[in-house]
Amino acid sequence: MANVTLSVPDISCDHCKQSIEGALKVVEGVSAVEVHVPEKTVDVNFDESKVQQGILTKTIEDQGYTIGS
Ligand SMILES: [Cu+2]
Repeated sequence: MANVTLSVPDISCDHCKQSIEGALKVVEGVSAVEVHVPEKTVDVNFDESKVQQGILTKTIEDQGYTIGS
């Protein structure tokens, strides 16, 4: 199991939290996701044998957000 914290500077409110968490939770291999609105970060626990980090970032981008550095 892997854990990553992604920076998503566009996160601004609870709607962003719901959108991103909802989209990631249904991705195969993702076991937990939590968006921290004040910090503008997304914590994801995932199974590396089932999903790659690129899929996680693409899922967030598909919701209309840009991944920060
Ligand atoms: Cu928002």
